[in-house]
Amino acid sequence: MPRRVFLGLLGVGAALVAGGSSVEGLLGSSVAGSAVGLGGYQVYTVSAGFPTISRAAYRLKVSGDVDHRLELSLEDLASLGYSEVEATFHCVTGWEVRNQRFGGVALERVLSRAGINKSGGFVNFGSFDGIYSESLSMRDARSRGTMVVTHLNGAPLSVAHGAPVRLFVDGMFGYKSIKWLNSISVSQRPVTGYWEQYGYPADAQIT
Ligand SMILES: Nc1nc2c(c(=O)[nH]1)N[C@H]1C(S)=C(S)[C@@H](COP(=O)(O)O)O[C@H]1N2
Ligand SMILES: [Mo]
Repeated sequence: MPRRVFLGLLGVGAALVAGGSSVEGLLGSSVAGSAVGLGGYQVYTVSAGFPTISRAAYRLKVSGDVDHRLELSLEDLASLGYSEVEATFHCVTGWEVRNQRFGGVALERVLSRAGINKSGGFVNFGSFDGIYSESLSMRDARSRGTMVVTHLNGAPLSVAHGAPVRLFVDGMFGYKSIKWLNSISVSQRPVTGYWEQYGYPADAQIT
């Protein structure tokens, strides 16, 4: 799609979000939210447009209370092993997309490469959009369905969905699945996630 058309659609999406339910009203009213339909997804960004980085320059930093700090290129990530989780993607505003295959490396493998084998504390996440953040308990971070995602349904992630790397947290609402992921930090304290600042629960478990 030509870039100009795409940006035009983003404007329409933001208007649609703003006109929705009360939770969607929250999404739409808080600064620069935007959305556009894409294969059943609403695509969100809280920054101006979608951030991009070349595949060659990309690094995922792993730091904080770890034995080994890491700076992983996309090749390094792939060398940790590729697996897929098949799941439904649920946004707390009510939409969902079924039968999605999230491919990449289990976060647990990245953490164990950094020397983390404990069960306490928190794992905090940052995005190269410069704004979004998220956090998981160590237990949720190490659960089988928590993935450092490079592929969606067998294809490399698109920029809109967070290229080159996003998180996917199976069993939790989509706001935990931070896009354009570039930092992971292990800590005794959770950071307050972007949407948690506006009242979303830190525990995003879908019940
Ligand atoms: N960096 C970043 N990650 C994000 C968001 C965002 O605005 N920025 N929105 C979150 C929300 S609320 C949802 S539902 C999903 C939407 O994923 P999608 O944009 O790929 O559809 O991304 C999550 N991760
Ligand atoms: Mo969401």
